Amino acid sequence: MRDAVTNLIKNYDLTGRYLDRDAMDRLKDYFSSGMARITAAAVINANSPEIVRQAGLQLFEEVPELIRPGGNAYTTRRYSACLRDMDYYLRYASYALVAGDSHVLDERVLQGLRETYNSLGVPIGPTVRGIQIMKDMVKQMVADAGVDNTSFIDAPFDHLTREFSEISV
Ligand SMILES: CCC1=C(C)/C(=C/C2=NC(=C\c3[nH]c(/C=C4\NC(=O)[C@H](C)[C@H]4CC)c(C)c3CCC(=O)O)/C(CCC(=O)O)=C2C)NC1=O
Repeated sequence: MRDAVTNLIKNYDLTGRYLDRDAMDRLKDYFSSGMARITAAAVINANSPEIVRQAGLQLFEEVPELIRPGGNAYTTRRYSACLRDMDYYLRYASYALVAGDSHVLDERVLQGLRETYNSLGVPIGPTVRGIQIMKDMVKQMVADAGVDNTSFIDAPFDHLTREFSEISV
């Protein structure tokens, strides 16, 4: 587990450097966006069941074959496994948002997932789509909560998407 600050310090320590101007700029960025990050985590915490449910509905509306016979989310067991996975992505994204670093996703979520998804035939494209739907919902909710610039919210969701797109090949 690491966050924006420990990660920065680790990199400077590796090369024995003092924190320079570039480091200061990055630290300023991180601390000045602190309240917005906390607001995002609070919004996710207060709405997670709704976000997961709505994003699932939208995903299954866009890709209905997932919940038809032969689809990977067909049967109640697999339907709930799918929503549970979406809930994992959302919860870990909220940790990464507070940390200002996506490392927690590599460590706790993505490790070994390629093998699991491949062996169970869980399709990557719709998984990525589900993550992007949640991202858009969270951004809208955080904007509604009064945060002007919500672009920082992209990072963990896009990190998951990017890693998924890589592991699909
Ligand atoms: C916190 C880290 C973590 C992650 C990420 C995780 C994912 C994860 N998802 C799984 C299954 C699954 N994942 C899905 C997901 C989907 N199917 C679809 O068609 C959709 C595209 C998608 C939902 C968006 C489904 C349906 C299964 C069950 C597949 C099966 O058992 O046949 C499994 C296999 C074991 C199980 O069923 O519990 C794991 C380990 N587990 C973890 O501990």
